[in-house]
Amino acid sequence: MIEKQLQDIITRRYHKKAEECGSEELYYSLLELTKEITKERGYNEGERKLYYISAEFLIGKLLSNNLINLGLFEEVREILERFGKSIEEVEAAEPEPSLGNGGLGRLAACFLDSIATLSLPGDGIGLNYHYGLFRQIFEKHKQKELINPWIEPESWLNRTDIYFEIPFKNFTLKSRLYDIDVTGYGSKNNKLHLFDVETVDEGLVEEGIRFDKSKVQKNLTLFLYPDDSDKEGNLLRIYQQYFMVSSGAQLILKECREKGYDLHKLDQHVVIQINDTHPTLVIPELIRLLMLEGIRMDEAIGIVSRTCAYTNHTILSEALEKWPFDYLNEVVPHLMPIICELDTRVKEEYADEKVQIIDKDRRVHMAHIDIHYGFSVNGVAALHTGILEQSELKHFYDIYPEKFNNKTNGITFRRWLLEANHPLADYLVSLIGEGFKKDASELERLLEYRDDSRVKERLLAIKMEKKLALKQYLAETENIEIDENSIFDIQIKRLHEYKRQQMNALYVIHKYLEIKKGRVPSTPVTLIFGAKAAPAYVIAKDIIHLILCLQELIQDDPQVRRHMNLVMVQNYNVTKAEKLIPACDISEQISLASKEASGTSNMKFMLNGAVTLGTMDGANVEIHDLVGDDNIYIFGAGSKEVIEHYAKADYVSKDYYELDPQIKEAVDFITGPELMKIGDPENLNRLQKELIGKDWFMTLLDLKDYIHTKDRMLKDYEDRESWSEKMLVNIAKAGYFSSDRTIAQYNEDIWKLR
Ligand code: B1H
Repeated sequence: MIEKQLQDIITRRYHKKAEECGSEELYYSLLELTKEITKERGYNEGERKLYYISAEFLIGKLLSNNLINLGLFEEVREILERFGKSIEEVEAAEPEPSLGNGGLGRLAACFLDSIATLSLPGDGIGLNYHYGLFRQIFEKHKQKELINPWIEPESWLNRTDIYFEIPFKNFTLKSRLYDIDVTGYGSKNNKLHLFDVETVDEGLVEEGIRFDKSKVQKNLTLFLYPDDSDKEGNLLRIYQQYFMVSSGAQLILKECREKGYDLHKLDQHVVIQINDTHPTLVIPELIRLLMLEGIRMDEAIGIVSRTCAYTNHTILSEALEKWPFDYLNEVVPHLMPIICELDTRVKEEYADEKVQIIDKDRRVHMAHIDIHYGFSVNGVAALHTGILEQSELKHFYDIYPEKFNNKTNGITFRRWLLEANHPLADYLVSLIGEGFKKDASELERLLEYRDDSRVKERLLAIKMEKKLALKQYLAETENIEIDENSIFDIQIKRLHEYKRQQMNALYVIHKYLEIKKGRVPSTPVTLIFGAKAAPAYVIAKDIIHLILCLQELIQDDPQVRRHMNLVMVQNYNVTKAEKLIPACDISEQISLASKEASGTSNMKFMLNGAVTLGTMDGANVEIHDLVGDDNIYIFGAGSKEVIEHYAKADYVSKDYYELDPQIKEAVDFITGPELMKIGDPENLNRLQKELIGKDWFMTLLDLKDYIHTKDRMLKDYEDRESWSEKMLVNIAKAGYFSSDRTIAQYNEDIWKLR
């Protein structure tokens, strides 16, 4: 059936037989076929609908994902094989959408998958960035940013005839809606709505990713997170945010009108989840739109407050948006009377300065709008929510304890197990049946095989298969050679000081020096990094520079390379994550305790049988609770201790540097002759100075314990039997981190759909 449909499409498009087609032709034909079949399934509906508004949706490639969800993957794989092609080859022709940056965006994508899978009516709302986040290449051991075009004439995007007028101070923009169908696993579909300016001009971009930030009509949907280190950049972010939420709010009201809903009862039919503060302006905008419909302000504020819910993803204060009043006034003056009214109401009720919307420096605190004028505030892991309640947002928690709740993040197993790791998924089916695909908690049944050495050997063999696959992939795509018999130790995430890639680099230096002294590890280790740094984040780029210099130093030193290798993959993205994660032995989750709200790669690694090396931070804490001390390696200061250091301002990195010769040696190596020969002294000096003089995220505090714990882990790896038991327990306990569980909880406590 499918085969005939596919051949018909190929004949119409290319007048050829399938066997004669190249990967690209097969990809476009499958794209068309998949879109058709998806349409036939129809869409989830209900009296009440969720809209998930987010600046990012890091959806990844969609062909395999959609085929899996439609239940067609195996069949298509076999058909392609008969045509002499593998599904991997065909998938290589698909560009990865560049609509996100990191965990926050990937979480939104996992959520869309689970919302559809649970048959809940819920759509995503975001922007159709043409160049999205930049594409990263390495030049002279430095990150260079290039545009990342991904939109082709034919793609998963469906252009609609729906558009809205978006009013700004000096002009109006026309916003056109594009939709991507979101398939659920064996369910009906939802949609991801992406808005675009009609007047966007890709030609605006000059060298690299530079462009004229003032030409808003042409640049608004070019890039995700434009550099906000100057005023124009800040204004552009506000333009983007308002464009996104006004388009979204107008779409929501349009759908309500079409269904004949009474807008006075909007909150019965609609719930809006605000993903971090980027979509916060939806609150005043919806109030404004309801008032245009003739609803009094007082009532409109009440309706909107019962409709909106807010998710907080970070306690880093620099990421909590505070827009200068005058900036907002320059972009959206028509919202200011409403924002002022929201502020006045708070000021009348509460004297505490910490909960005001507009502070004494006339900055507008976006999160404060969300908390006062939304009905739910959630953190993304138990520890994170606890910190919000007890310290970061304590003043709000005291006022609204009933609004606060935790929703520990999750990941979709369709992508991170069924798609990324076929051999493991198939083996699990053979052991415990298909049930875990719909109910992830069934993975626990794997524990019955805890003492079965044949099962554990098979898990090791599958790991080796995926390590070989990664080896081949890196050789083909990046010309990188790695040894499958070494331990794969992987840290992949946005580059940020709090995530402490620099601590991992210091470990590499330490190990390098040990090997030079003849103390070699008994099993060789390969350290793999993948990370993009925000273009204006100087120290983050210095850390990349250090890692790339270390890579060259080791590459060119056969004596060291035999025992330790280091590779940093270029342009880390979802596609690469899908190759790296199944091949991993050691999952690096080493953020400074209290700083990583949750983390989600920790969950993906665990599900694929990697063992975590981590601090008691974010969801690591819950992983530890689930697998127990024997199946995770925890090190470093706990969040209480860290928070106390900040409160007392008593952490002095220089003391650690001066009092410990081993730490001093490693830190000084950054500016020693070996690396200075390879790298740029400016970057290396700055980074070394930063570590000694500031080290805001307390790298040196945890370095010793990190080194010891990692060395212990490398030793333990050699007992293959006991290591494979750790792998088994991690896989078995990963069920809790299915985003199906997370979404069921959002629905139960917040959304209340059906
Ligand atoms: C997370 C961000 C983020 N939290 C602002 N906050 C950004 C905020 O460029 N910006 O403006 C970019 C990113 N991202 C992540 O969310 C957390 O760090 C992770 O710990 C968490 O797992 C993830 C999903 O909740």
